[in-house]
Amino acid sequence: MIIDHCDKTLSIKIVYFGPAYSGKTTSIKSLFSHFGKVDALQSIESTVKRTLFFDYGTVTFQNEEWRLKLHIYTTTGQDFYLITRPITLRAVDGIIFVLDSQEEVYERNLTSWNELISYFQDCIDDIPLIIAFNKQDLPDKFSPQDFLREINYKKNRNMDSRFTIAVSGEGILDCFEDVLRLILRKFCKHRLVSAIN
Ligand SMILES: Nc1nc2c(ncn2[C@@H]2O[C@H](COP(=O)(O)OP(=O)(O)O)[C@@H](O)[C@H]2O)c(=O)[nH]1
Ligand SMILES: [Mg+2]
Repeated sequence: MIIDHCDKTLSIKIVYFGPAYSGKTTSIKSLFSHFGKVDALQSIESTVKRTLFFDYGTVTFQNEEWRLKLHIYTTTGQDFYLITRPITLRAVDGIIFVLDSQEEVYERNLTSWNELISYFQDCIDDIPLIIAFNKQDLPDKFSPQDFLREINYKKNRNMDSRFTIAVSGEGILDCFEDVLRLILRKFCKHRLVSAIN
């Protein structure tokens, strides 16, 4: 998060993370189409439409005084470009972990989750994070409870989960608003603490 008092701009970075093919690019495209800003989205893709480095775009909201500038990224799921993932995650304010709910790729989600944890270690609990159970429209899904139990998920002030269907846009905006709410709540809390000190 960057607070520019001269420019009156609050900049926030949000990253969609998750295994390959889980629907990160589809989710960010759906989000930007909701904002009517698909053209503002930059995707660096290979010739076979796979995310090479990341998808990136910004959305800005303005009130009378302050501008809220949201920098939104997806990571690439391709392991060949693994090195780019921790770089994309640098200075992140909030994460949407997009997983593929199909039973057959359960383990792939788990591997991706463990990779994410490895970048943050214990401080993952401090990062606002929404787990998006994507591809809810497909049959043969695993139980979300099983996954949450396996990752030792405890619903806390910085973490929550949701169901999404990125291809139709269902749940995508809610997910995004949830993570933004968690980020701003954390930010206000910190401000309060520093005011007391
Ligand atoms: N049925 C279904 N397919 C989806 C959904 N979200 C993404 N997909 C498909 O899954 C494939 C991979 O999606 P993509 O967004 O490129 O995944 P990424 O690798 O995580 O960026 C594409 O063919 C998408 O159309 C969903 O909610 N339902
Ligand atoms: Mg992608």
